[in-house]
Amino acid sequence: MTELSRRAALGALGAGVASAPLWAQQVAQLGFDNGARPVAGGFPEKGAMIVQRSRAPLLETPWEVFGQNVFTPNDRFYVRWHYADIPLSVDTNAFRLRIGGAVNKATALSLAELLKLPRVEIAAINQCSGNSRGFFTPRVAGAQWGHGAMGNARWTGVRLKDVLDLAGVKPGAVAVRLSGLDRPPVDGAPWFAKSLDVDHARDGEVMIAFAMNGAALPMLNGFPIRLVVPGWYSTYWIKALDRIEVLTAPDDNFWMAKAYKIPTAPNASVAPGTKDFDSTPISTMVPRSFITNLRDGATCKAGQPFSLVGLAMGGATGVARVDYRIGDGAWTPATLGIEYGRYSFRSWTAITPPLTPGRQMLSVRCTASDGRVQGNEAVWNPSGYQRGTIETIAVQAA
Ligand SMILES: Nc1nc2c(c(=O)[nH]1)N[C@H]1C(S)=C(S)[C@@H](COP(=O)(O)O)O[C@H]1N2
Ligand SMILES: [Mo]
Repeated sequence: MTELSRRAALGALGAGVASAPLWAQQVAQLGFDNGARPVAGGFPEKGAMIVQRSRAPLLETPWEVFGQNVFTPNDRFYVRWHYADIPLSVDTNAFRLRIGGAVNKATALSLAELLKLPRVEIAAINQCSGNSRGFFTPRVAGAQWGHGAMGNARWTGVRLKDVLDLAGVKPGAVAVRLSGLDRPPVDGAPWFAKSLDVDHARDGEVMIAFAMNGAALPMLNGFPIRLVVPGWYSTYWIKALDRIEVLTAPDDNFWMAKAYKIPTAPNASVAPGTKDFDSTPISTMVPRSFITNLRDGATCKAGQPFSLVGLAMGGATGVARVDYRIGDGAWTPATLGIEYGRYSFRSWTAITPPLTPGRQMLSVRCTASDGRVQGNEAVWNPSGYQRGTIETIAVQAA
C-alpha cells in the first residue's frame, strides 16, 4: 500500500462504523454438547460470523474459512473484547499513542509520526488463550469457543522497540504495560492492560501493527493500531493501543497478576477439579494442527484414497512436520505447503490409502521446530487455556 492510500484507508475507517448486528440466519455446530451457535452478518466490517456473544463482541470464525486460505480474511477474522465499552470510531487526526512511565521523555505520537518509523511485516497467528475451550472435559466456564478463535494474518507496522527508543527507556525498567481505548463498565474496575518484560518488548519482533493482510485493521480488530506479539497468545495483542507505560517493578495489575494464568505443571494441565496449583502467566503458544476439508461426522467414499487438507502451527518455533493417522495405525508424514515464517499457519496435504468401509478416526499431529510434538493426553485447567491435544475426527466411509 502506498502512503496515500494507507492514509485514505485509515481516514475512511475513522469515519465510524457503529451498526447493530442482524439476527441469526444460520446455525453453526461447534462439535461439543450445546455447541449450536447462530451465524450472522451485519457486524461492522465483518461477513458471516459465529455469534458467541454480541456485547462485548465474541465472534468466532466459521470453520470453512480455514479451508480456503492460509491467511484469514479480515472480514472473517475472529473478534474478542472483554468490555462492552469499545471504540466504534476513532478520530485519526486527534489520536495519540502515549508513552510514559520510566522514560526520559514522555511522548505522544500521532499516527502520522508513527507511520514515519521503519516498517516491518510479519505473518503471525493471533490465537485466544481459550481457543477450543468448548472441547475441555469436564467443561469449564468462559466463552465456549470451537477451534475458530484464531486467525493468521500478515501484519504491517513498526517495531515496539523503535517507539520505546523515541521516548528513551530509563535504566531500571523491568516491564512495559500496554492498554487501549476500551473501558471497564464501572469506575474502579481494572482497565484491560497487559505487560511484557522489557527485553521482550524490545526484541525487535514485537510490533505495533496498523494493517493486516494489506488493509487497515477492522475497527473490531483494533483500529487504528494494535500490538502484535508473535508466538504469544493474543491476550497480549492489545487492540486500539493508545497507552504504553514503562514500569520499574513487575506489573501487579489484575490482568497480569490474577487473570490469564496457567498451571506451571507440564502441558498447563492439572487433574480436573484442582483449584490450588502453582501458576504462571500464559505466554507462548503450543503446536496445533487441524484437518480443514472434513468435519467431524462427515461421510467419504470407501475403497479409494482420500485427500486430506489442513493447517498446522508450531506455536512459537515453526512447523517441522505434520503426520496423520487412521485409527491407531502408523503416523504418516503429510506434505507441507509454503513456509510464510515460523509464526504463520503452514498448510499441509496428504493422500490416504483407500479407506475401509465404516467409521474411521482421523488424527493429525504437528511437530514444532523445537521438537515439541502434540500428544494425546488431554489438557485441563480451570480457565480452559492452551489446548494443544491431538485433534481427532470421525468420518463415515461408505
Ligand atoms: N484493548 C483490548 N485489546 C485486547 C483485548 C481487549 O479486551 N481489549 N482482548 C485480547 C484478547 S483476550 C484477545 S483473544 C484478542 C482478540 O483479538 P481479535 O479480536 O483481533 O481477534 O485481543 C486482545 N486484545
Ligand atoms: Mo483471548
